Parts: sequence; structure tokens; C-alpha cells
Amino acid sequence: MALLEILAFPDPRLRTRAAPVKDVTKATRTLIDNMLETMYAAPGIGLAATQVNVHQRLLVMDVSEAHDAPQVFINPRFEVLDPELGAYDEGCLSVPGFYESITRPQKISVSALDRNGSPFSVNLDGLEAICLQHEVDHLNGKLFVDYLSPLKRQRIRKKLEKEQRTRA
Ligand code: QAP
Ligand code: CO
Repeated sequence: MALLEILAFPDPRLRTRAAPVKDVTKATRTLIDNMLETMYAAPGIGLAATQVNVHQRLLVMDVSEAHDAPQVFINPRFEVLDPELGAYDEGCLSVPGFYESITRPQKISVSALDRNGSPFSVNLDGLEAICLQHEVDHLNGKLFVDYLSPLKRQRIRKKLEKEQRTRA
């Protein structure tokens, strides 16, 4: 297994719209395992392939306390089951150090392929529903900072650009 490099905002590659996975192969499963390892090491609760510069529609997440319940979604599609919005302080491994309250639907139904390429559907609520939507946004080139005011987003961008300059 291997740790993958996580792209950081405002890297333009995070704006790429990912393409559907055509075949779930051994290479797909290696990518999934490396993404899970990278997510757990961070540590984080969700990671989309976009964030590791792989532009395929695939994401991993684990919102469990014990970090022993990995979930994999390939070519995920979701429907809102309950239009009621809830707020959650979201973060992102690609926007390190920043957390902001974001509102999203709290109950969704997701259809996807599993790591063997078999289709499945599941209803999600709470943090799982929020995280899944956050990660699907990544696959569409969207970040949680896009929901903030331009002023807030610019402040975050400037701080991260400065950090990235001093790190390089
Ligand atoms: C997405 O985010 C998410 O700033 C997953 O310094 C987060 O795993 C969806 C992380 C919250 C819904 C709610 C962030 C780690 C991890 C940071 C993450 C940081 C270190 C973020
Ligand atoms: Co994120």
C-alpha cells in the first residue's frame, strides 16, 4: 500500500470533473486501498479520487469512531429523500485547517458500485449523508468553500497560498 499526495485548494486540478469508472479492475482496488490508507493516515473521514489527482468517479469514507468501517462508492449517484437541510461544520483534507458551517439535505439514497463492481443502494443520514455529498461534490470539481461568501473563500485561498509558498 502507499500514501498518496493530496491536492490542496486552490490547485486547479481540484476543479476537474471526474469520468465514470468503466471497469472495476485490480488497479481500481489498488487505488481504493491506497486512498483508504491515505484517508486514515491524514486522518480524515472521506476522500474523493479527485483529491489524489485521479479523475475517476470513486470515493471512500469512514465516519465510524473506531475507523473500522470503510465504505467505497464507485460511480455514486444520490437522490435526496428528505429535503430538510441541516448544518454541519465541514472540513476538507484539501482545505487543511479550515472548518465552516455548510447546510445540506440530511437524508439521501445512494446507488453505486462496490469494490467488486457489483451495484448496491443504501440510504444514508447524519454525517454519512453529509460526507457522501461533500465527496460527490469533489468528483464534480466542487469544494465546500464554494458554498461560502467570496470574501471568506478569498481569505482561505490567500492563507493557504501563503502556507504553500513557505512550505515549498
Ligand atoms: C469531508 O473531510 C467532510 O482541515 C471529509 O487539518 C468533513 O476528512 C465531510 C481534515 C466534515 C463532512 C464533514 C481536515 C484533517 C479532515 C483538516 C475530512 C485538517 C486535517 C477532513
Ligand atoms: Co473534501
